[in-house]
Amino acid sequence: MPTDAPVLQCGGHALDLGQPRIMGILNVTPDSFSDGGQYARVEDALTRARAMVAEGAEILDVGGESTRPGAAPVALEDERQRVLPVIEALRAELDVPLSVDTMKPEMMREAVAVGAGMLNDVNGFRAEGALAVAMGAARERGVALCAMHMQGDPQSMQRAPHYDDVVDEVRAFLEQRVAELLRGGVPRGQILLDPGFGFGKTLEHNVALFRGLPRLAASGLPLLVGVSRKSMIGQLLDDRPVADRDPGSAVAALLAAQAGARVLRVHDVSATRDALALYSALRPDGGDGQDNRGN
Ligand code: 7PJ
Repeated sequence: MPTDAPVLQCGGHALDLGQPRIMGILNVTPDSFSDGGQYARVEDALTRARAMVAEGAEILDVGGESTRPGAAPVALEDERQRVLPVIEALRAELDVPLSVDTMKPEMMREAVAVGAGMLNDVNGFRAEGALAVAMGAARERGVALCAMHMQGDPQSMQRAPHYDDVVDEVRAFLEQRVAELLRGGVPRGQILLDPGFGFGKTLEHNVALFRGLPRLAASGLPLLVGVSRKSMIGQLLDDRPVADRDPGSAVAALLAAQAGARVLRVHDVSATRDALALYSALRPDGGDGQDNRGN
């Protein structure tokens, strides 16, 4: 049981990471919502967001740029039109921190201006200008930054990923990103790190990395883990189709929490909440730092 339970500052919100928290995924890519125009799209997103918060999501991650392997890049203007109205509407109604899942510095800037409290970059703030925008937003507006590891880019990353030691290499990358952020004046309490499951990794790499989570967590910085509905879940369950991966995803989220992850990025919030609640109630130390065995 860690004694130094971190608190994550995200814009105006403070999230106590003493117990694992759920980040609900809100995709606003065209395939994920109705085609009834912008108003309908924002309404759909609000409905989904309200449901996730009611089910126990404590952060929402809004993404308008598909990063599925092989996905084509999305133009800034399209991403802007999908994401910004949704963040504004959520901001006005819901009292949870809002994260924006983007690799583009201009999107980061504009999302923060309309109320995003976290920048989540699968590219680890490596695009030209991204680090400067992210660090500025962190220093000036107190937003949190989540830096993820990816080998290659979304177009090509699954072609031939290679590592000598995936855990060591991912850890070295994340440590280098943290060092850079700290050097740029970002407070420690605003940084999350993510090993990036499925991003330039084979099944074997993903499994090795998952098994290495306790080693990564030992670095001391809070980990965010996203495996929800990913191909590794399907592959480990006899090629289970995406629509049937939620139970497996909840179990994997639980295992990640057990291995030290502080934030779980998921689609099925209620199943994950139940898994985490049972973990907290039934773990040997009672989840409160007390060893209750024998009581
Ligand atoms: C992740 C993400 C992830 C973080 C996506 C998908 C692909 N952001 N954005 N971590 N994955 N931080 O959800 O399947 O694993 S998009």
